Amino acid sequence: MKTAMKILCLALFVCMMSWSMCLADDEDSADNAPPPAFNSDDEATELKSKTNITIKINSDEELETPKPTPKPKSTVKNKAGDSSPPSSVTWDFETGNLTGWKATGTAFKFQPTYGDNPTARHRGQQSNHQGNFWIGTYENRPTHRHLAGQTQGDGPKGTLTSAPFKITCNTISFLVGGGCDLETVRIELLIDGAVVDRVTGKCTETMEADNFPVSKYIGKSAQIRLVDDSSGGWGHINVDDIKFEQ
Ligand SMILES: [Ca+2]
Repeated sequence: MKTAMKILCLALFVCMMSWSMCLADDEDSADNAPPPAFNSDDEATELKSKTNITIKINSDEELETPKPTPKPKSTVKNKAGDSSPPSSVTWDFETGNLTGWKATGTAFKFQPTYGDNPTARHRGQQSNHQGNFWIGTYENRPTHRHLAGQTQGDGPKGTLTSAPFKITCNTISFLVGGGCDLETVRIELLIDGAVVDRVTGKCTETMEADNFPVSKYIGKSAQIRLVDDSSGGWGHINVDDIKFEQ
């Protein structure tokens, strides 16, 4: 009888151990199970859609991240590259002074001028200048600290001539405005000291784009000269944003 009881207990113990091992195998199988396969195209589409939503959120976060403040551009620059006109000349006048230019007379005494001074005095003809500073020989507002709208009028005369530079581009572009008498107010191109081209304004303060084609002068020494030789009506010249373009 005792022997039969021992056999029965042993059999019961073996069964319990086997059952416990089966449970452990199931848990291990669950941990190591491969990713569930999609049961249908709908499930795959749903998961893909969720993925797209995640990407969109990340993208929005990136858009909201403030961009680093760009370094200010050099105020004395050579827009055509290292081989073009000297960077020691302020071709767009953003230095706020006449670096690299030589003035005669008094027309350029308060130049360059700051901001849209014609609009400040309600002229009804915006300057269309580039940046903050430009040449306007009617104006008298050298900096933002000076009273907006002040003028020196048409009386003063003078010239403003750039340092010599070597022509290495095909076009010298610029903005020009002010008077419209080519004989008295203009921007000039000099080659080897002689005037070869000149452009005036259209009797409006609003500057417009114009240019000197210079490909035939490549390799030669050039200068830009601004002329204000009038004290009469529209006796002033506006110029800005001189660029050297290939
Ligand atoms: Ca400018």
